[in-house]
Amino acid sequence: MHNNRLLLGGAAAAAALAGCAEAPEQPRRPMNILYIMTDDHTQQMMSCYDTRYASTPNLDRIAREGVRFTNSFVANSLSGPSRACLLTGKHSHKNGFYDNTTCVFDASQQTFPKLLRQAGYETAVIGKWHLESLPTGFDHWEIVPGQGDYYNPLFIRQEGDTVCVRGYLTNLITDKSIEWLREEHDPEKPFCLLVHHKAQHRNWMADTCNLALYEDRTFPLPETFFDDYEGRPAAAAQEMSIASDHDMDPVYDLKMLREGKPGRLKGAYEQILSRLDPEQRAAWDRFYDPIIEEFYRENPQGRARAEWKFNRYMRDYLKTLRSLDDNVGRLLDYLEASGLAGNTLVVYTSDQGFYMGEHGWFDKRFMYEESMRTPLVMRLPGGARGDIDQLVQNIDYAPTFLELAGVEIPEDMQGRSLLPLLRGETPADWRTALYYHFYEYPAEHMVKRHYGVRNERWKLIHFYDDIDQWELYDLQTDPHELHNRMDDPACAGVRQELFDELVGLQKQYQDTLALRRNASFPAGQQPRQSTFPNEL
Ligand code: SGN
Ligand code: CA
Repeated sequence: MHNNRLLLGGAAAAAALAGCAEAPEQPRRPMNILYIMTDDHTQQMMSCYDTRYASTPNLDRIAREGVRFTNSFVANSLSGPSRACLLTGKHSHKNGFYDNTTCVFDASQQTFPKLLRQAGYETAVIGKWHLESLPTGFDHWEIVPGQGDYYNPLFIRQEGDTVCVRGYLTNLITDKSIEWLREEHDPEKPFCLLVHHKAQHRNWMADTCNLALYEDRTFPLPETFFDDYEGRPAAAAQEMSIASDHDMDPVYDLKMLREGKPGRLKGAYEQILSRLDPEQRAAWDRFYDPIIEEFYRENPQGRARAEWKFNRYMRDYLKTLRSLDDNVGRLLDYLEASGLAGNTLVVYTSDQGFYMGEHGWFDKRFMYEESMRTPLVMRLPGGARGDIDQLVQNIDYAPTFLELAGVEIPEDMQGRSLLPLLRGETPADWRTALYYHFYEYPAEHMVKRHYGVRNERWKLIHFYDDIDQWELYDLQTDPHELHNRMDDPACAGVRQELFDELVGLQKQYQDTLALRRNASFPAGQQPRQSTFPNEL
């Protein structure tokens, strides 16, 4: 399906064939925007990117009928920060939301929903919000508090109350989205609907109807599962190891609850389970009891325990994903049935990528590939089809939606509109490198603060704060980022080039504090032609 050639679909193709001559100019209705974002869904688990594990026919359908971005990244691999980048089109140091633990989103700032609304769009957000302040710039919103709950979740409503709704969250968010489109949305106006799922977030609790799936499948450990982190002290210091019972709790994460058996997050799991009603709980226990029984009887250790944990993790993730894919299918079907599909841009992405055992990990945060990347597929009626290989980032979504709506993109937005790419153009001046900055430390999972630059082939990262460590990777010869080439004399030239690129991006995006931290870059290799750090 994915040849590298971009094809024009639908109306654009017809117009091109007809030579455009007689086609009378129709007053064009502004395009609707349906933006679907999941939490912690990763390219390795989406079959249009990777066929090893998952089958996601409905997500793939968006790519098949539209485009797949093969080089899609985030600016800061964490939920709240990623959402703030989406809304503002700016990096974290400009939108002020650096991490999940200390920040409150300044809801008075400029966001794309506000600008769309001013331009006559009807705007709505349903699902996970995770920005601490309440949504602004939406005609309609209904959000889950914090991370939300998979079962019988609470919803905070715009009316000011919080209600508990019986059911499974992925289904409920979809029900509410369809209901808004069908019942509440003003058909006279174009809409922009943000559907924000909690799935695939930890602790991967499947809907009871999907619990039995994939139990016959076993998954080999990824080749980097037993990574020794040599030359990468920040990677060695994380707490996101599947094998470690401290980091991945067999009780909370893998549901092995039993009286008298310890679990670091056992209390949290018991609390989550207490949300299930008797019927849900009976189905849950029916499924898990025999597995729990066997686990404590066999009590696997060492490599066998790591393999067992990895396999349970994979199965739980896939079961949860099944609901997600089904529900995205349901929403796409509604668009078709209601006649909206022909005039709606559909976007599917995640707030960041995730580790599925690579380096031995779950979670995200690092600037390494699995978590800096994020799935991104889009279907624009009449737009391009196939693969888009340019480097794109989540700060690009806001300007894309504004341009699509015919709204001027504010000067201070840092992302770039993807619309030309979606229309099959290849702008000669497209960016050649991406900037990244992660801040949440010290915190859960203990991933140190870092920033860096990634171009098509190389990546330079600086871990700072209570560490001062530079890392350089050749993604072409070392796609798993195992060999830090920072001190390799053969890489001195490219190291300098990357550093210059990094400084250039920090200046462009005005990340002043990061610029100051560059001072530890190896002596004699400060940026060429620069008065740094006095320029800013
Ligand atoms: C929770 C999870 C973490 C996860 C963060 C951030 N712990 O704190 O594992 O890294 O969210 O995730 S849990 O015990 O509450 O499950 S994010 O996607 O929201 O940024
Ligand atoms: Ca997330």
